[in-house]
Amino acid sequence: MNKTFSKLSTLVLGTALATSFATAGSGELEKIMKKRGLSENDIIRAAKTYLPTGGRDEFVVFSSGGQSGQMMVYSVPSMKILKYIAVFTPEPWQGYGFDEDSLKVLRQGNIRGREINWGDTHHPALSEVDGKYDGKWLVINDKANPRIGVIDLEDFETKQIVVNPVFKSAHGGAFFTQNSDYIIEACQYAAPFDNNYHPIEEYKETYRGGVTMWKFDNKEGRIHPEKSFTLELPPYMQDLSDAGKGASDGWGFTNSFNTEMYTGGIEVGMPPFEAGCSRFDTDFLHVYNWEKLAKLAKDDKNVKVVNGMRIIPMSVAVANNALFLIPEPKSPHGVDVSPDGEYIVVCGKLDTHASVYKWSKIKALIDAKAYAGKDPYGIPILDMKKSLHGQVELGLGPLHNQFSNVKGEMYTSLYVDSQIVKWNYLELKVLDKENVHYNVGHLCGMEGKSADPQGKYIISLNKLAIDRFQNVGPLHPQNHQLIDISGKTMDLLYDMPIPLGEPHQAVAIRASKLHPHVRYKMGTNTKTGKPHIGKTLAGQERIERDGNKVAVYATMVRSHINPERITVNKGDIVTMYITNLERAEDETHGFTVDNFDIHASLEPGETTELKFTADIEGVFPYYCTEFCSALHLEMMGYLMVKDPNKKYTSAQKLKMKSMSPEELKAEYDKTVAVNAATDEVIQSVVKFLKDNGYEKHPVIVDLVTDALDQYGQIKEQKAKSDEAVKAGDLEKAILFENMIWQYMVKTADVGIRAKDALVRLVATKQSTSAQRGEKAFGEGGCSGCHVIGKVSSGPDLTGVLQRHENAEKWVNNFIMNPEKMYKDPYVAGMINYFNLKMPNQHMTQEEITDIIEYFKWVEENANLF
Ligand code: RUQ
Ligand code: CUA
Repeated sequence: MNKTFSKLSTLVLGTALATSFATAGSGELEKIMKKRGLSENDIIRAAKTYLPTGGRDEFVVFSSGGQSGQMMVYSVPSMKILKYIAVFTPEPWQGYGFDEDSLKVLRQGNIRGREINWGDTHHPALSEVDGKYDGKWLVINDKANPRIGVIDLEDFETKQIVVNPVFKSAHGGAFFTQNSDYIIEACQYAAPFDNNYHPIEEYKETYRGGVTMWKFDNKEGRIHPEKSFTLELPPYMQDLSDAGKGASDGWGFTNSFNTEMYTGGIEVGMPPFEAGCSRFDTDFLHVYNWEKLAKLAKDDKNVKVVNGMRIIPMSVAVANNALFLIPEPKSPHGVDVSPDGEYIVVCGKLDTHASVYKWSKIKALIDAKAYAGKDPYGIPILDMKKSLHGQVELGLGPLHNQFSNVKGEMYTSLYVDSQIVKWNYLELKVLDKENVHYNVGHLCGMEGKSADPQGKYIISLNKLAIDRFQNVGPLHPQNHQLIDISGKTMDLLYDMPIPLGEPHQAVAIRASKLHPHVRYKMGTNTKTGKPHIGKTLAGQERIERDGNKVAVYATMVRSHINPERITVNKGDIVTMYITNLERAEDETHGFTVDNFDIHASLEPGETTELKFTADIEGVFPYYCTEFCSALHLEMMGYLMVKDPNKKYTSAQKLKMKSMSPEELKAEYDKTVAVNAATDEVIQSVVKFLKDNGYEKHPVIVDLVTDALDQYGQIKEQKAKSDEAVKAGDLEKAILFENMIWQYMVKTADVGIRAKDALVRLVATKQSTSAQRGEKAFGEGGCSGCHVIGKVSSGPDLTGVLQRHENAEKWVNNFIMNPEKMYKDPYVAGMINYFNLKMPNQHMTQEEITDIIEYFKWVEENANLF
């Protein structure tokens, strides 16, 4: 029997379930549990994670997407995936890497002039103020091609990529310092800083590790490489890092796993790398004063510049008392600083212990210059025992740590044991263990690495999923498992397969701290945040030609692209600037020209540049790729590429019968009449909205604004239609009248949505019984013939409880046994009128009672229907 169950007394559980059965009305829950083989525990876990439609979760998680070079966004506790953020890899849906503006960001990641189109993302980090997340910026490292990507949390888009010009790989990043002044990025596999060949035999002399401190501007959200610097370190293979905070602010911590400086050589008969680099019992935790180093780096005499990067040599750092080493258990992985900055916890992959270092002890040793020795590069070593608060045996393969809101409580992943262990780093004792599936790497707490951890959940980011999911072939999904940590012991709630791997680390933030916007200022280049050079407003659409360069200034708005025909010569270089003129939320248009490998996603207000060479002759449709309205398929145009060296003979034109003037007039009149009728519907909706005070509800105001936006376009079209009538071109006038109808439909579409939403806001609250009644009314088939507020294939039921004496009883009996009442004069009359008999829908008595409650609610709100 598992833990949740034992936690709850049978009595409590019994009562809880009894109540839920009672409200479910008919033992529904019990039936489902039986049918699906669910235990009470399953139901409790489901209830803890289920998010009803339209609901919002408490936390948002940003997870690395590993080798996909992307990031994932999902929310907790429901574990719903919300977005993939393209960072180092092209992503066609978002147009990332397929339009010029995002391509510029992607190409900032070129290394030595060459395109890199993927990344191995490991560690995301959220910007901090006083060690707490401020919800503004997100950064992530690429281990394979040492780079950092910067994402703006106003729109969840990548804005900047910086390349580390001296490292050849980088794992121990990204980590913000407590006020986001710097981002730490540590090297992993040591290599020469320059770009030249150096024989491996000179590993100790010419190969180097290091830590780059990227200068970050938290207002602007950009890294400034020219104000950044790198601390040279021995080739010890630096691994993870963390920035000090609170007590240890101003300092950085980075561990390592090859202080042996072994370089392998299987092919020449040497033992493999893994054997040689884990020979010593201890490796080194690097402790450095980045605040002091940052000041030193400003002076040219303290740095040497390699590939444009300012590098502080180890000797300078040592001479200025800014760099120290402390032995740590062999081949460690994670290093994590406690919320108050006083404890630094190191976990050794090959050691069963976690080592808890105490900052005040380390600081005292540094201040007293009490060194236990020096490493071969002259870096002072502090005594391990004297720096330690203590060690705890956690289990096999401890890797990473997260903190909770309870003082002293922390959580560590055990890779080999496939467990999460909960323990107390102050009292140095283990509190609980939970099995995970399988081989957990990182774990993610809610703001669990900030100065203000929120507790509640831990997510286990497992490396293997093995038997957890439907087999989809040898490459399995990754498994993120949600664990409830609010109780005394942990409880595994949920498995989420992730088809994007391998996610290393994830960071979670309280959702209320995020404030993304839903539209851009009209004509924004979203990658710079500034007005786009190709910004085009309605009426400014044009095609400009300069030699073989063709610039198209285009707009997109439901449901047309302007222009709709573009003719160019083969070999022309075509640049398209497209602006999405929409203001309405979620009205994204996509754009592509068939066969040209370009694609843009244009969010409301966005302008994007697309560029291609029209190097093949032919006719190429272009279209909107996002199903944006009922007329989405019609949102298209033609690119026609002519070969200037070819002679084209024109095709013989078919003789088609055209409409007579009378027929045209009739069609015109009909179109105008349809528009007038549609307008009447719109006006009635407008009246309803006004009568019911829609302006008091911001959500509705937004919808109404969108609707009027569409309606406002009609005037111009009407003028054009009238002009065409005057000029005697009825054919054209009909087309403009059709356009008017399109705008009306779009207006009505949003208007009716607004009306429905308003009804729910202004109507009296439904009792639970009435709610169930409405559901039963829909599911029981009543709504097939009866529409509230309208006569349809059956009578309107608004007022049904007024129509009969003893009406509730009458309605009740009629639903229960309609056949018995077919002879009743009123019923007979209805049967005659509708030519339909009310069928027996075999409702239960409870359902009927609920439906009558629903009718009462309808009656109370009769004016709204
Ligand atoms: S890693 S599973 Cu952070 Cu790249 Cu440890
Ligand atoms: Cu715009 Cu489809």
